[in-house]
Amino acid sequence: MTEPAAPPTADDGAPLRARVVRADRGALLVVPDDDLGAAAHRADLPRDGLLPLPDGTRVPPTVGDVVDVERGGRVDAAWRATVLHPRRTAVVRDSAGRTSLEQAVAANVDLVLVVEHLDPDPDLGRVERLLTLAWRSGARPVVVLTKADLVPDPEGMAAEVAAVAIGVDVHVVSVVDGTGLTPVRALLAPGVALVAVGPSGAGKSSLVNALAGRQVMATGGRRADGRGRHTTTHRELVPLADGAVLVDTPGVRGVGLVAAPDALDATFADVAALAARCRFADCAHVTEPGCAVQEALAGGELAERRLASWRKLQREAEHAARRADARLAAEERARWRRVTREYHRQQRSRGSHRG
Ligand SMILES: Nc1nc2c(ncn2[C@@H]2O[C@H](COP(=O)(O)OP(=O)(O)OP(=O)(O)O)[C@@H](O)[C@H]2O)c(=O)[nH]1
Ligand SMILES: [Mg+2]
Ligand SMILES: [Zn+2]
Repeated sequence: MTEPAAPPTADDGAPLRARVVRADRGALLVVPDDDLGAAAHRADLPRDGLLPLPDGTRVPPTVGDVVDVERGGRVDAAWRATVLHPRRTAVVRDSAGRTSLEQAVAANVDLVLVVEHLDPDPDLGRVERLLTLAWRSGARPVVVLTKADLVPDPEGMAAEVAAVAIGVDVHVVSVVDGTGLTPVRALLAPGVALVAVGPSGAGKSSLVNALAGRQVMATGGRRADGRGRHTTTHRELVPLADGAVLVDTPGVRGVGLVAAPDALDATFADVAALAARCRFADCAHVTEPGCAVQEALAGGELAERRLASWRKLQREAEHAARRADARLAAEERARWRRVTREYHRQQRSRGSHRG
């Protein structure tokens, strides 16, 4: 038998495997990894807010991460997070932050719920963007269209969304009349972790509450313009009774994509398949002869909007890749400057020893 996993009252000094429920700048809220329903405890972070992975790289921990916490054998000492376990999956967005270009929104999730409202009309470009984010994470994307009770033809709208969500299940739900919740609940097998992403006001927290069967997250009102008002302000992991976990996230206006050629090909599998049939391997799909993309456009099999969306996200991902490369190159130059400086210093001190 293993020890009870709740932070023990007597502490033998051994580190405890814990799951991050909430990540703030200086500290984490964690629960024991083998008892996710236990009360959450605070665990302090090193001063730089980063934790080492086994390969030595230091990264900011995020919701869903598995970490080691310890308190050095003293029961009265504060818990400290010491080590980050490698991430199975990671939902990563572009962030022009100072310490890194990427921000991990959630780690170790199995499903990414792309939550979009049916009222106001769903934004197909946003769905495509979030699907790309989801594909890149390594987790399985699922689309959930909310507020079915507010529109006359939810299924017809869902069909339009399904047309741009290739290979992805699309669910239509309403937390008001309970439409469609059963199949979404069925995704939550024990041990499954799910994160909800989507614009503010889409109904992510309402959905999390409906799935949890209790009021765990506050939900927002609707403003006259139909837009949400950023009710959820931090990311939080909600353990369910059967061992599944849900991560609620604040709605964001635009999620920046990080470089993700494979993820783009997954989201735009139809365009990618066409592009592969163009006569020239480097076809830009504008005026080239034998361009399968332009042919599909002319024949009405490919929508202008879809192609424009693909180009936009591709440009964005390429831009992010260049920025990441520039950053890497700068780090490499700085490393070489240090190495060279050290080399010259050693040469000088050798020279002076020889006299
Ligand atoms: N009619 C109807 N309203 C809904 C439904 N789901 C959510 N809402 C309402 O939509 C508003 C926003 O819901 P939230 O769950 O707070 O949205 P959110 O995505 O969590 O928003 P942020 O936390 O700001 O990102 C609230 O007033 C909800 O009551 C639904 O299925 N039908
Ligand atoms: Mg919310
Ligand atoms: Zn082409």
